[in-house]
Amino acid sequence: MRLEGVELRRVTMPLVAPFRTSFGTETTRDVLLVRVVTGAAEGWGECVAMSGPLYSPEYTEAAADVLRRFLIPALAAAPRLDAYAVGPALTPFKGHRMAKAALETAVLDAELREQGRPLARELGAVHERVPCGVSVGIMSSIGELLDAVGGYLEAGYRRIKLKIEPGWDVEPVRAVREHFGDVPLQVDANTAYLPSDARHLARLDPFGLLLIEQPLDEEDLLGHAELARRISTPVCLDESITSARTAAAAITLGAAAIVNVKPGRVGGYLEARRIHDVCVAHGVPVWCGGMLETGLGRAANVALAALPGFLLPGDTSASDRYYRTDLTAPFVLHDGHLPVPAGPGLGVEPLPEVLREVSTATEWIAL
Ligand code: OSB
Ligand code: MG
Repeated sequence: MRLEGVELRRVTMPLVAPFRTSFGTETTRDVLLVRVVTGAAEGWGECVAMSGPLYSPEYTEAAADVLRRFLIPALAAAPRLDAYAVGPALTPFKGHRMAKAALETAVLDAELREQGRPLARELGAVHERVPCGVSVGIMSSIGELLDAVGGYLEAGYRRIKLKIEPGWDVEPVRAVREHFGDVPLQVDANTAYLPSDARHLARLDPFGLLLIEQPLDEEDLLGHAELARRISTPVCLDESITSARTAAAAITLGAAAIVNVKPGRVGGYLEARRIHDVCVAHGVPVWCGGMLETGLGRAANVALAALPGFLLPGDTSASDRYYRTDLTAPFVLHDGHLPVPAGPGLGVEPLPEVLREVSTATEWIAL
């Protein structure tokens, strides 16, 4: 494969409702799209970095900068080009996994489209559809929360995840349990707690949650291991897991009983599959996280979520949970599931009129 050039495209997508977490409130998604053009095909990658460095150190503007300044030139200089060569060509540059993931995904998409092979098949997927959960933001009242959760359960979602933070944890969980009974329920703290909050977090034990996601600082593996000994809710890591190596370390230390896999966070779908494999080998269930992706990123996440070790419903919600108009043909929930795209590569592409409408800037880097 030969790269003719790479397009960096910024799109602004209004969310159907503000999404509040312990690290901030998102009302629009400021997305960087990477499109690679080869002699025979083109491929897309969605960068999941957010507009500010609040979930991770990366942010959209920085991702665009590191791509144009370092990553794309390094890839252009690589002796051979295919998706498996992208990671090694970019390893001299520390971090910036979301930017690297977007570039690798675009190359992988182009390569698979050229060969007429679906991403799901390439990754080792074993299901044609995947059960879906939904991530519910922090609300201004319990009533508002119950309305939102009720709507999602009615839509068919197979699992509810509540965002929590100090001051919004035991009461919302209790309210959801009281109103909706024994529905599959989990919580995500996005690092909002301290090791000294262990006794408080143990108050969630009686509610039979599937898991608590990333209660402590992302670097605090030992703290998570200690917390796991003091609460009965299984501890799941998100922010802490940046590679197959950190996944292995977290599992060995007893810091993660369950792992949230987000391809952007770990540098791409190939590393995401390695994490899946490490977790399967250790008997640790994984599930596919989300970053409020458009249909492009969602297509790839749904393909990944169809691998055999993905034993819990993912944050792979339908298009209408995020956007009134998605960038691709919408993903629609059927019986609580999304279909795994079966076409070559990602199996979806941006709708040209929508893409034109939401784009705010494009930059062509000829190689
Ligand atoms: O921690 O899982 C998270 C969204 C943005 C950043 C971090 C997270 C999330 C979500 C939403 O929980 C998942 C989704 O529906 O895409
Ligand atoms: Mg999370």
